[in-house]
Amino acid sequence: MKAAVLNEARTPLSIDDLRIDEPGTGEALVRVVAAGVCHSDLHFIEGTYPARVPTVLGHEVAGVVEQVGAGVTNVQAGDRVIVGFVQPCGICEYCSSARPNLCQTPSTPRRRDQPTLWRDETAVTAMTNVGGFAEYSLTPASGLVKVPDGVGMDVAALVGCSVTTGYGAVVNTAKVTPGSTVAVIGTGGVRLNIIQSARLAGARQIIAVDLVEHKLAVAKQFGATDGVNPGEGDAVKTAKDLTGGGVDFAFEAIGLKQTARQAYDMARRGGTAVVVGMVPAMDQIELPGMIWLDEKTFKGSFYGSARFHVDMPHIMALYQQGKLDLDGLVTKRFPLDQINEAFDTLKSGEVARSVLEIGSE
Ligand code: CXF
Ligand code: ZN
Repeated sequence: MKAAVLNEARTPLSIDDLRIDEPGTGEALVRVVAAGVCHSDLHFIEGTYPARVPTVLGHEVAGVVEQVGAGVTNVQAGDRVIVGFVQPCGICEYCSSARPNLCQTPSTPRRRDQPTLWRDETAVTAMTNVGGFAEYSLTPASGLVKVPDGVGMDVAALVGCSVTTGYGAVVNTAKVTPGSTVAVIGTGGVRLNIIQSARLAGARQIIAVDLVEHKLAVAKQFGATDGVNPGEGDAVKTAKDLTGGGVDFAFEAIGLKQTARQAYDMARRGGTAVVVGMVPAMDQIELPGMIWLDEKTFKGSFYGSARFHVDMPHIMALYQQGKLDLDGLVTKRFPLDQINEAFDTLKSGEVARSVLEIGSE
């Protein structure tokens, strides 16, 4: 099969011919139809997060089940599915307490480090057991969520990462309340999902923070009530002025320690700051010692604290009811061969989300 391979950080991906294993116990082989191009993939390409190379990136994926291994009962061949990038085991402490996003227990007998992809005799790893920048993904079936008729594969792919990450950060991690005030620092696809989910949750004021004017305009289409450009003055002060002392909920969706600190500073006394962005692995975030006096909450959010098999169907239903705009997130489409161009476009910051159209249904 054809796949895009990262051979070394800071080098272009190569389009190669790989062999992929048959599905083992608990696994499924999925024919990839659509894969989103996410900033997190870029972190591995640029080396701010380590990757075991050679590797196939791609973790925002939808496709059609081609074949299932022994013991798989939740999906069958022909099902249209989202390929989740966490595959919950279903029985560990986290899974048993409605926090499957934090599960780290393998859900199949295959060892985590056992390769499934091969380029001649060289083993190639698959990012998060998905490796979606390829014609097929061999993945533990517990991460698959069925896609209802009427939801397109490009939209379903985005539910696999950016939509669930943004929606979940608002609804599950922060628990944004009706009438509350929100600030969102970010530029990518996740921030628009934070914004539109905050609107859905009933926030009365949603402040988008971005250096690019036209992105502030797009943010307003998704529900932002105010736009703040940090290039034109102190964004923290402006957010505080706009809300009379700070927001109830501040979200960092870039992945920088400086903006994580800004989110903390934008939160009012008793408020909550949530770090959604991938702050580089070795960075430290500094917070004021007086956190106790202001009773602020500073927390991370991974994969929207999502309960995948509950939240993803809910999200797709909200989309079908017109309450979440997911079509408007897809701004560019590329074939797999043009994946390096898709990453250049991501770096240039001109799109909400590019989707690779890899196969047909
Ligand atoms: C990432 C987190 C690290 C692994 C891949 C996915 N989250 C969202 O893009
Ligand atoms: Zn992602």
